[in-house]
Amino acid sequence: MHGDNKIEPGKGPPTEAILFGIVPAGDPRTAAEALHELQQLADTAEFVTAGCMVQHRRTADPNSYLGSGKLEELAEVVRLAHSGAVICDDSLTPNQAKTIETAVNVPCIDRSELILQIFGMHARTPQARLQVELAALQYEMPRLKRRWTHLERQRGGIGLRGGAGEKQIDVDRNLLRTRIAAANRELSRISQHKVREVAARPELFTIALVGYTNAGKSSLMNRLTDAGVLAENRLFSTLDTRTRPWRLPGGRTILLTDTVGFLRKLPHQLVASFHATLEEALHADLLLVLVDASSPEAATQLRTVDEVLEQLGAEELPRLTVFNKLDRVEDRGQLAELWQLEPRAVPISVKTGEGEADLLAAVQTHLAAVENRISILLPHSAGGLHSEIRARATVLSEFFTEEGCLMEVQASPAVLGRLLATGARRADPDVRSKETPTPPTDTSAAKNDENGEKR
Ligand SMILES: Nc1nc2c(ncn2[C@@H]2O[C@H](COP(=O)(O)OP(=O)(O)OP(=O)(O)O)[C@@H](O)[C@H]2O)c(=O)[nH]1
Ligand SMILES: [Mg+2]
Repeated sequence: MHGDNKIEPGKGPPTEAILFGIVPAGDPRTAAEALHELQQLADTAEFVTAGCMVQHRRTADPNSYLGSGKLEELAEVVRLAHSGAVICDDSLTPNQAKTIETAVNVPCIDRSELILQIFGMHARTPQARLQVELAALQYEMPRLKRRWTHLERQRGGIGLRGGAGEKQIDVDRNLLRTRIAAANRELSRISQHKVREVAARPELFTIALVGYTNAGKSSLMNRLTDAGVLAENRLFSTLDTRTRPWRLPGGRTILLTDTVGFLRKLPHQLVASFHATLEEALHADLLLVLVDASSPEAATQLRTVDEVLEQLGAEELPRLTVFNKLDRVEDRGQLAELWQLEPRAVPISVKTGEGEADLLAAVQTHLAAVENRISILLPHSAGGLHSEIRARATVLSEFFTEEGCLMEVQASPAVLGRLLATGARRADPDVRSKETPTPPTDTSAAKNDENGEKR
């Protein structure tokens, strides 16, 4: 191992790396195409890609990942290009990594380590930091080269290399177990706190933005709310969950939650430890699944999102799929193929605003399908509730009568129940015909249901 040859992101000039991986026999893509995502990851982790190499084979060699001839070729490329590292597209066993490092004589970083490194760089809140730390601790410890300085200090130098001695290894293992247990305890405390926070939230309809990393989730959140969330053309810009109000035309407020992006071959340690970050998403009333429709990998990314949601136990939550970056789609044929996978997807461009009205309409149609409608009378004495009703429910129509304001509203049973408990009364629908109507404020959702019952 090349522990002395440590690569610290953000320190010194960027390291030039050769990327490598295996692809199935007959895969027509060039090495650069097949490793495009790895290159984006490497770029986000502040490496410079000096070259890409793939071997066509069915499975990885159990000892050296690449076949021995290809490994020699990789070593030769590293030597000629004076590269400072090699980066593998898959997770490697400690043994495979060691064999490769011995052959190429520079540090070998695998996909999981690269992702952990990016998460380490982007983690901002105590929760995100703890989650990264936990994932790093759990991730095949002997192979981690201690890139997290805080870990380094606490671990006091774990030596599995020559000279460290058996006793030292035991001491270090115990230290690690203690750290893992402590991180787990702290995370579950934060997670319980979050669950309480979510439960205490006023019963506003909540939409979680989920999807592959770089799909445009934060950009959409910024467009619809005034969140000011960092959105950039790098992978995993967002690691923390953030919730902001989205005011619909007509005044109703629903909540939007922006979450960490998903990725193919995400280290399972991260999926597990980021469960808490995604906790809020799992409590959403609707998932907005964003797909970068301009990516040649869009269909694979859609599948990955399905798989991760399934792993998180969120496969039953209602979903609305959104094809984003329509302005960048060149291959209309690919878009048509995507539509075959998700015939009800709404196409939008967060950049140009195209499709935003359709997205709003799709959300409103969903609300209309899952919520209840009733007619209520808000007596003048409870007039203070008026603005609250407008914020929490969709007001389909309202009429001012001598007794108060007669409204037809659509909301969740919880919200309706609370309105009825705090001063609103169920109204006799006939009262309306005697009065002069004021025009409905939200015409797009105004579908009358005369008896005021659930549709
Ligand atoms: N051309 C184009 N670019 C877009 C569009 N929507 C988002 N982007 C860009 O795509 C990149 C990623 O956007 P983000 O909003 O950070 O994506 P994200 O899904 O939040 O990504 P992570 O937080 O990394 O998971 C940014 O550079 C955006 O400016 C769009 O409709 N068209
Ligand atoms: Mg984001």
